[in-house]
Amino acid sequence: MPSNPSVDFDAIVIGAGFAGMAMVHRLNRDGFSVQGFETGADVGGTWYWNRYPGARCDVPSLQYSYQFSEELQQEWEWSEHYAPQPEILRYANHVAERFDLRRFFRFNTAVTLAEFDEANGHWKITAADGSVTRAHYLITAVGCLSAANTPDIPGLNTFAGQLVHTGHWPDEGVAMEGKRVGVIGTGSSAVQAIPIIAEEAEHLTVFQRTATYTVPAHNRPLAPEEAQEVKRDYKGFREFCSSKPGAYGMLPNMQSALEVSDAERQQIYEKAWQAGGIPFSGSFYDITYDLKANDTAQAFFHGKIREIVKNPETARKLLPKHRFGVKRLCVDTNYYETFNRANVALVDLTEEPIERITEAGIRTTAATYELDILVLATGFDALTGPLLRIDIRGAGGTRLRDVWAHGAETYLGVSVAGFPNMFILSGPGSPSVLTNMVVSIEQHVGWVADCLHYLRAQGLQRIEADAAAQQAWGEELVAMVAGSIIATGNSWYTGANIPGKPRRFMVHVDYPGYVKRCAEVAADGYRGFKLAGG
Ligand code: N01
Repeated sequence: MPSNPSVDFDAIVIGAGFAGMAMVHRLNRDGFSVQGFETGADVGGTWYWNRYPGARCDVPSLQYSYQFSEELQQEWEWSEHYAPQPEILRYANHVAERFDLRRFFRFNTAVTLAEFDEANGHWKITAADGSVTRAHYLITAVGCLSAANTPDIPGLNTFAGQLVHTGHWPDEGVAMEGKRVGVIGTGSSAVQAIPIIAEEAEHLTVFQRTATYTVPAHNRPLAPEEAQEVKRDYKGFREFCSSKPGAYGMLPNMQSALEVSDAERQQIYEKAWQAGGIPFSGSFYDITYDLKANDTAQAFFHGKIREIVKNPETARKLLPKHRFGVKRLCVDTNYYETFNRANVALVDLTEEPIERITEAGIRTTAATYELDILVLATGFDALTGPLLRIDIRGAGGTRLRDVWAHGAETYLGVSVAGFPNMFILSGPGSPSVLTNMVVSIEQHVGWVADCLHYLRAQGLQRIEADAAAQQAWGEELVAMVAGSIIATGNSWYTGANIPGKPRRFMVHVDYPGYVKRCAEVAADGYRGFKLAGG
């Protein structure tokens, strides 16, 4: 039962991914009534939708998992160092069953409209099926990379073959055997899918606009002794990881790439390459800040690509030209090696742009490529997209779409001035995508739940970001990344991948500093928020 009889529930949670599941679990445990909504047919979020071949996490499994239940983390057994998508989805299902979470969600039910009812001080939620639900609090758990980007390429709808997006992969899979397949895009999703598609399809053509930086995962089965070692003191392991940047449990090499000899630098890069995965970014602390240091990282990649890819012309096309660190580093298994296969071709769209998609395939300025299947690995309208595809209207009917017309503004990445009693999990302005997401999700879930307790205990009915605090937060975000490579380039971090989207770096880059700030804000009576009684 909600504490206020004028609403159906204390809180509404949108999304049944890792954030939504943790949120409903926590609210229910703490005595708040909650209703969840989910567009998909079941739990899992990212891991529900991204079923493309080769999809797997690039954070080690022992870290990419919930820590709210010691029994859960002790009993669940991961089979690989980096878990594949089906195993992560099984884990999400296990969590849903173990904690009986499905009963809180209405599946196959997209929320289309969320309106703050000023007179009654609560949220009115309308779903695609026309149903209306009222709750005191609105908590969005819609994910950061869940609004798939389908580029506006002329003729896309005329393609007669099968058209699929990696972010909306069909449940039943896609039969590639004997087929001519085209993949547009070479980001994280593509580098994982391409090697597997190449093995299955008769022929694969990769349409590349920006050559990517990708490091080998060197994935491996997870040895039982390794898991046991962590489980002996899982709490201590979690604390250690959470105290490091992004909660990834690693520290960058505090040497400059420029202070070592050429031979030593090569050795350090080579060691990081052999170790594999995201930690490569920490080979030297300054490769994403100092342009000369950054050049050395690019040179290392160019050397690796020329070494692996046998055809010099293909290798040339695969050399990244943008700076290392502008876009998220990709992690692969056999990506560059795949271009040595006889059934794989690479088309450089900077040399021959796509003119249009036809019934038969893709026509570039230089040639026509006939295809049976076209895979769009074209990414997402990140961070703001998942929120703005819902029509969210705050106090006075103000639309979030209008408020964010020039870029997302939040306080702590959790709250927006003018949108009372609304909380965003992993929102723009929080560390989200630059962290181990499960860890930062649980931090947000805990912070929001604690906040609701505080409001209840104080007899307060309304909370929202103060406009001045929100502005200061935005300025702080900008100042934090001033001069860095990540904030200046063309990437989904800055909104540059979506035509017409306002350009603004949308992520807080200091986790765990962010956690400390959130705790201080709470301890200081929710400094920077406007609170009001009943
Ligand atoms: O998307 P992306 P993604 N014509 O935006 C190209 C996470 N993730 O789904 O760079 C031609 O990175 C685009 O080209 P360009 C991870 O955080 C994690 O791969 O814009 N090409 C680019 O090559 C990741 O960063 C995991 O020039 C077009 C590609 O499509 C994020 O999700 C796995 C185009 C899009 O790459 C997104 O990754 C997968 C057009 N019109 C994803 N439009 C792991 O945990 C776009 N492109 C391992």
